[in-house]
Parts: sequence; C-alpha cells; structure tokens
Amino acid sequence: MAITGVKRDIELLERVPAEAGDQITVLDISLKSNAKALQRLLNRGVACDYFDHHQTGDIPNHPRLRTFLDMSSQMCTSLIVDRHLQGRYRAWAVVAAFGDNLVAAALQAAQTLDMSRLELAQLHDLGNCMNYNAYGDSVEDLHYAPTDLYEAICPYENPLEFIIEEPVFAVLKSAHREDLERAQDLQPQWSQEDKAAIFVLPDEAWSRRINGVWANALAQQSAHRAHAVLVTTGQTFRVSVRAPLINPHGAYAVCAQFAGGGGRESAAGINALPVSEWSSFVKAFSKAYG
Ligand SMILES: [Mn+2]
Repeated sequence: MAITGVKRDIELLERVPAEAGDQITVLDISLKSNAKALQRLLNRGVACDYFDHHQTGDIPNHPRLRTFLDMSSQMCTSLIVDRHLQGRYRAWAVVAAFGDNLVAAALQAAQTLDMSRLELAQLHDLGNCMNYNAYGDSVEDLHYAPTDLYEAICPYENPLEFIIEEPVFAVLKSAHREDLERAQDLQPQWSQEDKAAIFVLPDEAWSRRINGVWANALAQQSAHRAHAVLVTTGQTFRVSVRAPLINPHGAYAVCAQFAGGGGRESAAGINALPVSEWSSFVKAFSKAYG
C-alpha cells in the first residue's frame, strides 16, 4: 500500500494505518513535520526506514527506526535511496534527481549507466513531467493521482521502457506545454519598466499546476526583472515572488510583511493574501524592486 499526495501535502505519516509488526518506508517528507505521527507509529510497534533531505528537527532515537537523511544541497531523496540500494534502480534515481532540478547530480549519477545523450535527455524530460504532475492544491488539479502514477511506473525497471510502453509521458509532456502556453499569453497586471512585473493567474486548475514552474521560467527569461505570480483563489491570492536572477535578494523581505508570508532571499511566497491587500502588496513589491 502506498500513501502519497500533492507536493504541498507533506503530513502523510498521520494517515498511515500501520500496526505492530508492520514495516514502513518513508520518502521525501520532512521528519520535523511528521515527528509526532512517527513517534506514535514507533511506540505502536511499527518499524520504519526513513529517507529524506528536508529539515529534520530532533531525530528520535528508537531501535525500530533507521534514518537515511542528508540535507546537502546537491542531494535529493532518490539519490539517498540510490546510495542505500547501491544503484539497483539507478536510472529511476536519475529521473527523480532531474525532476528536482539537480541536473549536475543527475548527470554524475548517470555516468555508470552508459546512456546516450538522447536517452539522458529523455530521462530529464520525464523527471520534469513527473515533477510538474505534483503541483496543485489538491489531487483533483493533477493529471494523474500520485498513487496511480506510482503504480504505473512500478512494473518498469527501466524508465526508457516506461516512456515507450505507457501513455503517461506523452500526456504529461503535452499538458505541461499547454499550461505554459496559457500562462505565456498573459500580460502583466502591473509592471515597472523592465525592473519588476506582477502577473495574476485565474482561479483554475491549470494556474495551480503551472504557477511555480512559470515563475521560474519568467526569472530565466528576464534575469534583470523581479517577478510576482499571483494565483486567485476566491477572496485571496497565493503569491510567489522571485527576485531578479542577477541580484537574488529581497523576496523574503517583501513577503514577510504579510501574514502567512515566508521563504528565502531569492524565492518567497504568501499563502493567502487577502484580495483587499492587493495595493499594499504592489507598493511593497515596487518599493523593493521598482
Ligand atoms: Mn525532495
């Protein structure tokens, strides 16, 4: 049995119905956010192997818990698992590392695979598509429920065979392109010369799927410009701010002025900005970057 969800859905352990004597494997969710549920499972007699690269908090010391944690910036969960499995499913680990945008680490891991440049490019594409399918507010926003995607890939030892045999890759690739094209048709809601621009996406599933990917694409396209991408959700906006790539600072400071704002210097966000605070947001953003 597999329990998973959209990318933002990380408190998964509290949904695990394991009993004494069961063995569970946890992948790619922060131990800090799941600490209580983990402790409960361990106390109940469940054994756990925990693989992750996010914030850990305190790591419980328990005879039934084995941890495989590595927070270094060029690591992701698939590469931690790959190390543990000694390369048994390395091509899939490479797909996942590409999907996490760890291109250098993916290429390095792929060195033992003896693949052509074209084959590696296909793994890269597949990783991007699978990553794209994780973004949305709920499973209903996605093209494939993550559990279905997991079951679809399970029979395949080789991702290149999966690409040929199953429709999933082609479906996700064209859906990704369509979502991006919709976003690219939009004009900024507000902009100041070539220094700063704010885009507002409508309250639709494609907006919720593409906003993060699109904000990164905008940053790449106009490296001198700061970007804010807002997704309308009823009476609020979900906000993503990207500082200019050539001077990646200030995003956190803009978002932290609003309730529910946070993130990093280069990329930050606000969970639910009331629509009534639109002009305060424009002012803060323009003061920082205009
Ligand atoms: Mn991860």
